[in-house]
Amino acid sequence: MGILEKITQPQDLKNLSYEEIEILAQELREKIIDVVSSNGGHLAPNLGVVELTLALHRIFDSPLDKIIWDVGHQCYVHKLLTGRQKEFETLRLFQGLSGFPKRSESPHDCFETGHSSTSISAAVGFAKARDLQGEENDVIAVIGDGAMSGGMAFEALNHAGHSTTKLIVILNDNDMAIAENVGAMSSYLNRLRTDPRYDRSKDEIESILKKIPGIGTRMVKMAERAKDGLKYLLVPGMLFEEFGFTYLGPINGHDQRALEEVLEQAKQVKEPVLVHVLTQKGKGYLPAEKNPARFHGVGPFNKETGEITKKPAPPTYTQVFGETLCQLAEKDPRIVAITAAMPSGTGLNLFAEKFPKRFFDVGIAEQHAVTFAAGLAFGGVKPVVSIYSTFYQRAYDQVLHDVCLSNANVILAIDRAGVVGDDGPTHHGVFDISFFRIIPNLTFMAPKDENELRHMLYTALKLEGPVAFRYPRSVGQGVELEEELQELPIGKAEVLREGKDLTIIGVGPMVYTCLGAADELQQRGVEATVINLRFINPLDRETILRYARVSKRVITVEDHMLAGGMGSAIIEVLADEGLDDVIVERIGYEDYVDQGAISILHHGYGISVNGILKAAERLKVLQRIEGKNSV
Ligand SMILES: Cc1ncc(C[n+]2csc(CCOP(=O)(O)OP(=O)(O)O)c2C)c(N)n1
Repeated sequence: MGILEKITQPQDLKNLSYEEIEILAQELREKIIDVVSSNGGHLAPNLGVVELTLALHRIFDSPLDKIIWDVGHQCYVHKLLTGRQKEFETLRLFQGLSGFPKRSESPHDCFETGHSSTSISAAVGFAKARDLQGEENDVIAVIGDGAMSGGMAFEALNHAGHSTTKLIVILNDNDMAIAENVGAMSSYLNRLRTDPRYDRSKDEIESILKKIPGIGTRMVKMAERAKDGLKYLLVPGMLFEEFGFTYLGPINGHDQRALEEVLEQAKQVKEPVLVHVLTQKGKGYLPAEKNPARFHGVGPFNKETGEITKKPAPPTYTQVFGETLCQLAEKDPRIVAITAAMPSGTGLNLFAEKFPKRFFDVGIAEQHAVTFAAGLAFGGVKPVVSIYSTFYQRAYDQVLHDVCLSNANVILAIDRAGVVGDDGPTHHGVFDISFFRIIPNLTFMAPKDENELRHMLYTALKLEGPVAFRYPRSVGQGVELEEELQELPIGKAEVLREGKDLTIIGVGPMVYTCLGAADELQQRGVEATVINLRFINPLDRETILRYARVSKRVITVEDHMLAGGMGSAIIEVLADEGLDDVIVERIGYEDYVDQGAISILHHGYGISVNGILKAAERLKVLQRIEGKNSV
């Protein structure tokens, strides 16, 4: 029996020797590599925090002390140490253990995350609640250097430093977001990590400065007048000190003793303290150490070789988007592209390679990305922003207020629209139709396949005013990609087949599911119309009404929430027209959607041929035809 199997709760770690902890760290890495190589998951971030997580659970007392994981993708070690070893094999699978902290799973998961840069805000909340109730527990936020680039992290530092409540922020600095970290904050941290001046004593620095003729002596005097003398100029972490935090570090995040010592020190500080920990992403698994970005979030792979299992498949929507944008950008030098820390996830890495000057990675800063695009547009260029549906939730006001109100020529590509699979409810893109379709001025489309996506991008670049289009995470339909791009008629749906008995309206690739169902229904004698909605805004009211008036029965299918979704939009059209003899069955989601393979989720929620057939049964379509025939 290994040491890991004997750990049923963090308390079991406290009496282990450093030798035993070293063996345990190895066992944890093996377990994580084993399960992630078969289930997929966030490998590199977790391998980097093995020692840090062990130290946290040895020095603090979770769940009394609150450990809050930013983004939460690095919580696997924490899960393994807090009584979830048996379930770990089910990580990210349907009805299995979540890949992110989940309150319903364990009292040790005190705050749910998935979206970045929230941990310090939550920690300030926990700390204030503790103070108000006269309690004494510790509150610890663990935030990566990538997540630190998000605006919310600064809002929280600003509040925490000012409020002087006892709080520990661990900055887990591995010099990477998913890709290389970007921005001035990242450069600053890099300086803290590498600048040899920081290792020098105050006297040494003073003597070096004094040697600079004229300037040196003046600088020393200035510095001495300032807060802490020379420290003010040259000691690491002064930025955080200025925010009201005591800065400890930088500390080697793979040195168990050093980590535990610094956490003991942090525990003694009665005010906000920031511990700067340097870790290596992918630590202990060579393929991940060599290519941490590829192993950040990874599908199944061969753990002996590190080879990623890939089946030949049609290109993904993301790839087609990235390639088409490059093709168009060759011809139009005004096109620029923006990502918020997801260059390869959004397919913009290709654009970055080809047009480095026209490519902007702004860090984990979706709000800034969108308003920055508005500025670019008014400045005369053509910005294309690509953000995942779930992360646009962050930038709603910026889309509504900064882009759409003043009709800025900004193109919003909404990647990962619909359910995304194993990452689960924090990452599913199932709200964007509801929150974007109501924004005036915004032309909002959804392609049924990757070929139509190309035409939509082309159309968007021709249009005046803001345009959005949503497409899913998956591979495309495998359709032919037409070389010649066309402008789609704005606000016009595409009628793919006609039938008098039923109208099925699909949005995005769901249209193919609708066509499959129409084939099945035809076998049973039901003639169905299938409409590819194409435009969520403006809606093709005329086409919708024309077919609904005839069939009187409508089914809407969307990979999205029902509330406020596409089906709701159709009902609004029918109600506005007073068509109260038309009955509508809507297919979509009613609640937060669990994790699981996309196909399992679609089938489970009736977003399938079978689901449409069942909806047709509920509408009694067959009985109606038989009734009509017998009359
Ligand atoms: C608001 C938001 N935008 C984008 C992401 C996607 N994302 C997940 S992890 C990550 C990088 C995080 O980097 P860092 O905080 O340094 O953690 P590391 O993985 O390096 O440990 C990004 C961009 C997210 N989770 N939330």
